[in-house]
Amino acid sequence: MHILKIITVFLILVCPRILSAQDMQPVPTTAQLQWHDMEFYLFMHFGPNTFTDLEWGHGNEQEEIFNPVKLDCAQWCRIAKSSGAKGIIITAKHHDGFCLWPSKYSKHTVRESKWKDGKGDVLKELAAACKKYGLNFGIYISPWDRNHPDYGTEKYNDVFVNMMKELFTNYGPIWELWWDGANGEGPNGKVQVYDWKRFEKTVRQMSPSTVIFSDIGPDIRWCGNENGIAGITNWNTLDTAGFTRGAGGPPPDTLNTGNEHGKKWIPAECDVSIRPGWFYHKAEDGKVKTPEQLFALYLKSVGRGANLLLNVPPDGNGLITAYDAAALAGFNRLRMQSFSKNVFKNAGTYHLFHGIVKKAPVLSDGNYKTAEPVSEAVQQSVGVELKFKQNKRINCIVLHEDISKGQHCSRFKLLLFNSKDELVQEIYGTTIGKKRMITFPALAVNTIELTIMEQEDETRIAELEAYLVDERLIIK
Ligand code: FUL
Repeated sequence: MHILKIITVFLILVCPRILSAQDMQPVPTTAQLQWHDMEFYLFMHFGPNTFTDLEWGHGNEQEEIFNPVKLDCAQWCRIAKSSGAKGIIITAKHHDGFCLWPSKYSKHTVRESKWKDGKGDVLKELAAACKKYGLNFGIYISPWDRNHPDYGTEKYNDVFVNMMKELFTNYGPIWELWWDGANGEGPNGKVQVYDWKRFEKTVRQMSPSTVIFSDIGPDIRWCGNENGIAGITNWNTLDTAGFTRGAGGPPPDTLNTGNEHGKKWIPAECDVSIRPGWFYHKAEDGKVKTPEQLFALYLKSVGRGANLLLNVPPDGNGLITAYDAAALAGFNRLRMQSFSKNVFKNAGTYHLFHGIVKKAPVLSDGNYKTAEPVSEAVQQSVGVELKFKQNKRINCIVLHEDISKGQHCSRFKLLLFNSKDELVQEIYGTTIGKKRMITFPALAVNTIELTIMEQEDETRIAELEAYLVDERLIIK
């Protein structure tokens, strides 16, 4: 077994630390830690828009248009499984207000549609299929509702709470609940004042282990863009005081990078669609992202310590098209081929070291930066070194920080040497987090030396891996 797997390497600054500061460091809850392990899962936008070719339904669509005659949630799950995704989050209710389950609190649901003579229930079928295929089941329920007659009044808060109670009671366990930030006018031209405190309390009471996503959490935050890209610097911590969900949220840049020393553990989730739109549009069949494009997104999301939520919208038949299925299968193949062999597994020797290092230049843009250390020695530093006798060709290094006790590294350095002891590459980075994937043009290397240059408390490196991936896939 890989020596670094057996021994979690504790990299500890020698200088004394103030205990109280350490105590205040946010750490993930058990549910959040499990969420971090999910890494990649699917989003499914499905509803009247699938049939009207819209992205935002108006809320006055006739229910009868919803008729996915061949709906097969097992097909969705098989495709999700074979893509390596670990769960599915579905739009139980999007902004148009249509419910994919026969809610007692709405008259705009599957029950009023033609599908299965009004006896169908998409959530029931999907929850059962997810269970069968071992996938986590998550729900997107839009607070904005362009159909509900009570929207814009206090009564709507009751409706929303009651709907969530139905969801948790009838379709649980629900692993992640997704609250979108969009908040426009309802059918009466009124805008709703949401009772977020009550919504949150309801979820915590009904299902304490469910993680709640919104722009600002409380458990998972938006990554600040809908392109699936996390910050190169990505803190799992965020300051939310003074901010509200939706338009009142922190600036996108802040959501993208998180806040160093942020008060709450609220990691980033990167949502992006496999197609230009979120809902299915036939005209976009030729615009499905390629496996290579999906791989690049994986490096920029999971490879920066975030999770990837990839939207794959079922079509009007209620099936995932062959275009999307092929792209997902190709994406999975690329990940399998790339990461099946850790070239530095069982490295001949490794050791930890303490020493003085020079402060590295600030990482600007790009995935990594090669530069000469500047300025005077500033800090005690610690690190780990992996060494083989012979050179190995590599172009990707994967660092794992053990985040169970918080996220600590704010500056690291990788030195790559060959068997002649020549320095062949110097790479600087900032945060590590759950996973940090760094790619570079392939090099023959026998030694990888990781130095933690700046940190708060102690960085725990759980693993250091190296791979040779297809040269066309690396971010240069
Ligand atoms: C946005 C929504 O307005 C889009 O329709 C979509 O659901 C996306 C994931 O979130 O804010």
